[in-house]
Amino acid sequence: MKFSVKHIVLIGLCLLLGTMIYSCGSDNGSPVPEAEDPNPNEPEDPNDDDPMDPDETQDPVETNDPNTDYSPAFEGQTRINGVTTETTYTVTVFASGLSNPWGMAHLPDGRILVTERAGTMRLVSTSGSVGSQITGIPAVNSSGQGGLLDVAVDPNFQENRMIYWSFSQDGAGGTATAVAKGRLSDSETAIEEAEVIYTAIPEFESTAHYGSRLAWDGEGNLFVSTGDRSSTVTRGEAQELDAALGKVLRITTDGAPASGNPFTDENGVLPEIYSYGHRNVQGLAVHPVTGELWESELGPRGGDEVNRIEAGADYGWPTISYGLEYSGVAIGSGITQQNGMEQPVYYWDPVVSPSGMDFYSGNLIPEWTNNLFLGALSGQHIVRLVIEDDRVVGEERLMEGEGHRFRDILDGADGALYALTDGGGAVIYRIGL
Ligand SMILES: [Ca+2]
Repeated sequence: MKFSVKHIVLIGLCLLLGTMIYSCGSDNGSPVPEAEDPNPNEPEDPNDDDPMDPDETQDPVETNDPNTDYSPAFEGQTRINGVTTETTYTVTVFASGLSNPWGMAHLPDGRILVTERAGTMRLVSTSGSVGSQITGIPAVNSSGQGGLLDVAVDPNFQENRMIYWSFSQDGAGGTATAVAKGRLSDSETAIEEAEVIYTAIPEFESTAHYGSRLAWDGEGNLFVSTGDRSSTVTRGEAQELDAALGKVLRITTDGAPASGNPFTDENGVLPEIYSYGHRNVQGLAVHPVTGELWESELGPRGGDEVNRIEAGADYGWPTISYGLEYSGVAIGSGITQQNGMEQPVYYWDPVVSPSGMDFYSGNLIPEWTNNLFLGALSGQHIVRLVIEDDRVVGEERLMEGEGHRFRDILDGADGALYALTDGGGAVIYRIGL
């Protein structure tokens, strides 16, 4: 077959487009510093592509000095070796024009519901077109870090069309993290019969640290995360079992404490509490294989954490922390471990500011199966954590150096990963093939 000028122009255009679509693999643009080859004279094994192979161990992705001289409780709890995705994947702008979005959830047909902090919710089609504001959502307090925050779609949505969302709610004593529910109208333009089902007490005059992520527990109950409200006045409430601040909660779809919660029969204790001692939990995800809840929380100056959540356990804030006060002084007595308090599976110092996260369960990029992906706000990248036997064994940074703060991550219905950026003019990236 002869190539005409037309063919050559077409091929040229395709090549140009191909390079315009952000393309990334092990051999181009990797931000991960490569370890020096310990045996430079040995020929490379062409089949040796296992990222966990010790011969290919890479330096940790974090290269900045920590804020503290604290030591990890176990090897690999921080600054694990770097890994690099071998698959050549593509990143495309899937949807755009979002205003301060916060949370995403997908409907059974793959369309994505996305919240915007001012109090709006929109449906994004499977081709990425952003719908108009869905009406019927009660007012939210959107100052500071507040607003309409996370969204969850009922596991039985096809039958009941129910949607749940978290938000910061105004009250007589200040604001509180709250959860509401309503029915998505048949026309998909409104939420019908919206009602608040849960309010995390006490209210407090602060517009920060609402936590506020939602996740299904596999039994039809909702996990709800809260924060410590970012004040030394309320911080200690994270350890108090009569307050819903600094907690992971587990409630029914009517807002009642879920049965089987760890403190159901104790006096003076909120029976919706599932775990406690958290600072500001903006990431919740259930492991696709074990069914266990994993969590990420924002630390102070240093000490962002990933935790595996066990019912009734104390995750230590503010008694133990791998970070410092913003002023640079120690938190409390400056300890990182205490009997009866859980250690994070992984921590960062300096912080990356982990927000929404999800496990990858898609079939497009098999090497990512059951890896945990987190949106990093101040870190301005997507964290990929490879996990084996409940320990992190590798860390990678995706989309680093492009200046995006990532607010939420969604394991998409189509096998791709969706990443939501933060702020005005925000977009959803689709990461797939
Ligand atoms: Ca902790």
